[in-house]
Amino acid sequence: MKMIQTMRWYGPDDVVSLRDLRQAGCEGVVTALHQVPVGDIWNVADIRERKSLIESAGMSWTVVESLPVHEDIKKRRGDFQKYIDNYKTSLTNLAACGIKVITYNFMPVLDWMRTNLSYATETGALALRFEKAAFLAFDIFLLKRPNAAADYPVEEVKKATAYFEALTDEAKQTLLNNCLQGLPGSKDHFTPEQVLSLLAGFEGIDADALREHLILFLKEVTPVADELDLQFAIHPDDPPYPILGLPRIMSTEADATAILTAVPAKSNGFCFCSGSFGARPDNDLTGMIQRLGHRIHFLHLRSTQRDDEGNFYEANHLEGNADMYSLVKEVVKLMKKENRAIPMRPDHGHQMLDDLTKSAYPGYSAIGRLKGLAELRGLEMGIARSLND
Ligand code: DNO
Repeated sequence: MKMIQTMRWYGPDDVVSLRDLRQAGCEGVVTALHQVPVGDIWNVADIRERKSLIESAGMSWTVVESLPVHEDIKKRRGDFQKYIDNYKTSLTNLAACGIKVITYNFMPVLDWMRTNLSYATETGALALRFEKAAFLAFDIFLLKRPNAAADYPVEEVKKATAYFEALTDEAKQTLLNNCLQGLPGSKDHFTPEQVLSLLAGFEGIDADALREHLILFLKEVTPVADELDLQFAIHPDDPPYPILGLPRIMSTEADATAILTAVPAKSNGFCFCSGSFGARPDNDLTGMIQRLGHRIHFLHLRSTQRDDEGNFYEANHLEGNADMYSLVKEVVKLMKKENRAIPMRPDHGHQMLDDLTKSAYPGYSAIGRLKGLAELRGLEMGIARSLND
């Protein structure tokens, strides 16, 4: 059994083409109908059209990432029941087109958060980075979230203040833009006013309530997914701790276990993202595959380099804090034991070589991901062959 090698594609507007992905060695493509507003039904004609584009480029549509969950479902307010019904219809339509793995997340408001989208690594290739002082400066001084400073230790606020005061106006604008870009598949930025009003919508919803809302959602959609033989994959929080005063429920092994245990349906699984979970030193990545492997429906392989202050950047795929050798070895053993091939994508990649002049989605330029995929493919082959010898 081999991991199914895929890369993410943002659709016909992506500067990285399907031909590029094919030449990088992908068998499968991970994509979504990004043009459909969150909460609307994905109809069969649109799914078929996207699927045939991918197939005519010689690959298959292996994973949906993401079928996004409407904020009303996360809050369990407003039109949440209508959106859950729509979600079920989209699942039925995806299954009718033969698509089996569905990724989603349950992060309120923003998807991922980085403060620097072009951090120069020592080779000159650019990486995504999260710097705590910069993030606090954004939260307190640029977004101006009410009472934000009270959420952080005094020392950290002092550091963020000094950091902010040293920024030029241009650097402040860049920081603001970077932090407001957490919408995958969209180059649009939120405005600070929009973010503040979205944040206000989660007032009174703590982690226990958000978890309960997720469980109620899963209890409704997993019977449909089980029936259709679909595999759900919830993506972990990125970064994996509370930000902007929002509740977080998928940051640790304990979080994942709670969700998987509460809804034991066979379709209820998760996306093992070594980059997201790995940004926390207390997540035992290899142990998570050993203990929860049977519920892993999708793999995002990536490594972060952390420092003692809570900053991290996205390292080369085989470097950084994640022990990629040990992770891939566990995956190889898991797939052999369960006799199944798990889809994998090299998550993100450095912006390098010719891509330095192109404008792809942050983290999703072609060449850095091609390099990541090539390294991971070689690592897997070496491990698989040596285990079988
Ligand atoms: C970032 C991605 C996430 C992921 C979603 C899944 O690059 O890993 O945006 O796609 O959280 O719903």
